[in-house]
Amino acid sequence: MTRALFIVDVQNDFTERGALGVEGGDAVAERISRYLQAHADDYAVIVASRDWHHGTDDNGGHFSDAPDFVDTWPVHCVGGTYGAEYDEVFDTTRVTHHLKKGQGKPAYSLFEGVSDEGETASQILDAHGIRDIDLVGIATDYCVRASTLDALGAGRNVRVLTDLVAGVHPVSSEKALDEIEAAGAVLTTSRF
Ligand code: VGL
Ligand code: ZN
Repeated sequence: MTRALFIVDVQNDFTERGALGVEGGDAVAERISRYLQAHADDYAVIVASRDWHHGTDDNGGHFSDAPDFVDTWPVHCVGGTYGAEYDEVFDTTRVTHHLKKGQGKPAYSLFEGVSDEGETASQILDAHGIRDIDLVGIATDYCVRASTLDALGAGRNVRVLTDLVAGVHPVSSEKALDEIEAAGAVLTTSRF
């Protein structure tokens, strides 16, 4: 068993009613919880990330009062607030590693995250000799895209489970899936 599951940013601010809520976020949180009930034992490690920004500055221009929803965003996922917590229906019992990213700067990739013990995703993968990653979460066109491209760039094999992701914009989400597939990711579903 040498496969990892990466669960990107399933947080209250990214699901419906959140500060940066994406359409379908609630459904994805619920489906990921059900997927874990059936499949957690298939994975050597289950790594979840959280966007975890400062509330006292604009996080390197990541927050804006006039966001363009491409490079700048409304205030979201301020560390220690409800919005930064995992979505309420995302059952994290089987998560083995928790990473935080984006403290004071934009960080779209889970590979930029660090656990409270100081461990990165690359270190976790290397420690367990893992080359194969399944990836799910939010947002398809931002953190899912960036995390997948980083994993491929680090020579890992990545499957993205497309029924367990949700994006900010439909058009850029479609484009992101095409891009990561062209870069070598396998697009599949949770029912493979
Ligand atoms: C994200 C926008 C801003 C993400 C994070 O998790 O995809 N998107 N910060
Ligand atoms: Zn952010």
